[in-house]
Amino acid sequence: MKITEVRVIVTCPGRNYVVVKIMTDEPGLYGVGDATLNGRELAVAEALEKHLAPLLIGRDPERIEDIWQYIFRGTYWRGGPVLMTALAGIDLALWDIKGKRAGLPLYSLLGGKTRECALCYTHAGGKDFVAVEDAVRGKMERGFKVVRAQVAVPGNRGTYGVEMQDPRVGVVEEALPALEIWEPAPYLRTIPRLFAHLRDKLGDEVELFHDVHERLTPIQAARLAREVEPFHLFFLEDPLRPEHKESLRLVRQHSVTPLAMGELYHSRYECLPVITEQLIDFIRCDIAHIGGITEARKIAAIAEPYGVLTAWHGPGDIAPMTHSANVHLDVAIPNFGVQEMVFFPEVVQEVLPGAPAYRDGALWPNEAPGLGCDINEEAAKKYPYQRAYLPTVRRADGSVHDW
Ligand code: GCO
Ligand code: MG
Repeated sequence: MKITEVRVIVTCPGRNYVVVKIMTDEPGLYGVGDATLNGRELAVAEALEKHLAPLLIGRDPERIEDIWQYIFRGTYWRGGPVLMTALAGIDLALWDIKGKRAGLPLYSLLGGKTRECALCYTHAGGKDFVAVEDAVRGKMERGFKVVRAQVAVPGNRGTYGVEMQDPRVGVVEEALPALEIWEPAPYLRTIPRLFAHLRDKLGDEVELFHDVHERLTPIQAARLAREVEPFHLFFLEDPLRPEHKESLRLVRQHSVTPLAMGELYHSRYECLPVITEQLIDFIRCDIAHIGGITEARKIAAIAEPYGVLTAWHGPGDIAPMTHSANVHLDVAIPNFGVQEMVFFPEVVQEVLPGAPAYRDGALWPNEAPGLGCDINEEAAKKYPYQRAYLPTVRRADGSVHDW
């Protein structure tokens, strides 16, 4: 079997997605992968189209590991978000082909099910504590057992995940990043109070947690992790910048709040020290940004003996193929923790069908061969790329702050 063509399709059904479609010389056999990097979509599309696709033509798509090694190690330039996202798109499409050819869903190729479904979480945000409480209740009524809670911080302007959610629909070409003003002091005062309120009103059973989005210094993160201890968070997500790996030690020394890190890591080498030193409890890389299933399953295997569980990144800014890959891996590996999920709008389902199904607080793997996803290329053409950015963050004095 040979790869005959690699199509790179950029489409914006509400937000931008980059899809890799790998065609083979077996009639009707192709695979689809996701290579979406929020706000840098065209950089990945160009890397794929101009640089990587030509290297794939004529190769045997069955040889996934060899192709992965060839692209990562054999072409000199390696790593980083753009190239690892491009590689993930290729990798997912190749696994999809392998599954379709075998007539088996991906989880079966990965060793078979260790569980029936993947416990998942969703987001709840609000302008004040009562609004967050109502939002969490709404999610609980839909069956969710784990909920991420974010609240607007008095004195800070705009809060990502609350007031600055997805400003992408209807964006115009001239759109520039929205600006959020962020100060640590009110943030650090507010978050423990939010969880005190939620525990008081919602009880102990629902699992709650919070995403810091890498914004704290090590000592601030240690303070926050310690102050939320009485409220038993499921985990504190991404408390530190990805560069501050060794500083997780300091957070650990001060708190038993479980820690999750990794949506900005781009390789297993970044994951290694935080796993082998047991500085985190959950590794939450983004399969679409870390080189795909081939790399993610190795990370899971490294994490297993250290008691670190997975919590793969699963936001709306990666395509259904990655969400499907997440769940196939979740149900196959022994050290699965939790899965982030979104409900894709109908327009995304029309263009990119096959996202995993939600039922009873869990995601269920697609039983079709491969990833079980597809792209409707005709529908995709109706939604051309629109430039969009994530918001940026500055301190009150105007200086740039970590995202
Ligand atoms: C998450 C993430 C998102 C990111 C987004 C950036 O945990 O889902 O932190 O909220 O901000 O994926 O592209
Ligand atoms: Mg996050």
